[in-house]
Amino acid sequence: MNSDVILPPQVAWASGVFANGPLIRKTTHIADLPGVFIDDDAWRGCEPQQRVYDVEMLDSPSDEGSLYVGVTHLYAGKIGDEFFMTRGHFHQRREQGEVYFGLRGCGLLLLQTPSGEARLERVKAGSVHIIPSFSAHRLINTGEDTLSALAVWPSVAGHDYAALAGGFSLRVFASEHHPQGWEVGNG
Ligand code: PAN
Ligand code: ZN
Repeated sequence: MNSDVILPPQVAWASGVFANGPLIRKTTHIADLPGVFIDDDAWRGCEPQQRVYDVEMLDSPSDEGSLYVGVTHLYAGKIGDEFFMTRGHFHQRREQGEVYFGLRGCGLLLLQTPSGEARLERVKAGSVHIIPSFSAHRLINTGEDTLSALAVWPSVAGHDYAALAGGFSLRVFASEHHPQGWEVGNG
């Protein structure tokens, strides 16, 4: 038997930072998110190169049956009355699901069916989110610290952003009138 043991990639659960893995990184700035936030004037007034989120993922095979693993670091911030959030997407292959694991910070996972029914799940360290097939998904950082979540999804799933160009049917707004600091509004 071969006694060489492979040292796999590692993730620090408290921060979501990867070590010892072949990584791909993608940064999304405010300028990359036109039309995502409802207050267009507020969006135009922001520093375009400010980071909204970073995704670090392990460079792994893309064939049918393979899985991607990545961490989204969604920074704290607001544009108008809306918190920083990911663009959000359906999977190109709608039947492909995904799992998110909350690592740090606090926020929400917005899920939406093709017919526009939306629901929210609380994201925090240790939360497990099973994103069913045919579900659009978006992370929202309602806290004051970075929200980090680990995701595992089929490599063949792909991302369809265009289907949500008109936005999700539900929006989350910062609100001082609610102890949790936010309230739900229409999309
Ligand atoms: C995640 C997302 C990541 C960034 O890895 O891609 O949170 O969000 P957007 O892709 O909507 O910009 C995932 O859901 N992958 O399928
Ligand atoms: Zn996804």
